[in-house]
Amino acid sequence: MTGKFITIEGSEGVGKSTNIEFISNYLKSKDITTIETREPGGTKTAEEIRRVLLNTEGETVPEIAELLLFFAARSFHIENLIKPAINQGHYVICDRFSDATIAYQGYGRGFDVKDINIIAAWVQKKLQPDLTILLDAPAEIGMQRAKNRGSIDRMETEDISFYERVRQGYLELANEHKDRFVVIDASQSLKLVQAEILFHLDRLLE
Ligand code: Z5A
Repeated sequence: MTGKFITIEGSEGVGKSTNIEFISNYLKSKDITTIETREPGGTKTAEEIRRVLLNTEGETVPEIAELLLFFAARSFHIENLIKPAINQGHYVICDRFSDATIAYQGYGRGFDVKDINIIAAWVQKKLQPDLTILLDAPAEIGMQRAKNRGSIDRMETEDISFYERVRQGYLELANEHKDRFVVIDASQSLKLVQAEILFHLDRLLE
């Protein structure tokens, strides 16, 4: 029995965590076993790397170290959680995956996307999401929602142009990988966002 791998992408505050819970509840109502996880993180060591990546205090994180640490955490996550869960027939719902590295470190920081894809191929081997839901909204909307929610981490201290590049990067990725990406307007009401999510989940389950 083989499970499925669903990833949720988008800038901060667009509603990824909120909708992962919604997706998980829907799949559980269909008697599907789900595992909700996140990047960076998901396993003990990957969560330790997350702390290094998002901490606002201490030693400066060089951009190349940041890029490699996201992939180091991902390797722990894939080998010790994602692949075993899929092989046991579970649905893994993941808050961000390699598309985030292309959007943030590629389009945001300016690393060459070709180089990122080479590292991604080493780390992921053949693993690709079956469905990637991109929650898309103008950067100001997500930033405002994230601010209303509370404290900010190291990755949330960039200026607005950084997040606009990230958004553009995501939209280009969605256009390039139409086989697995769906784009949902996350500036709409949560009710409308979730109606669209259900439509795409039902298609995946067909
Ligand atoms: N990062 C990277 O650079 N490279 C990588 O490879 C990876 C990650 C994997 C991880 O942050 C950071 O790491 C992230 C990218 C970077 N940083 N940045 N910047 P994280 O995992 O801690 O958090 P996040 O990814 O930035 O997401 P978030 O801030 O937790 O937001 P969210 O999960 O998308 O949103 P939410 O918490 O579900 O919703 C935010 C609020 O909006 C909340 O009060 C909701 O009730 C509300 N909401 C949600 N939807 C709606 C709608 N439709 N209408 C109105 N209000 C809504």
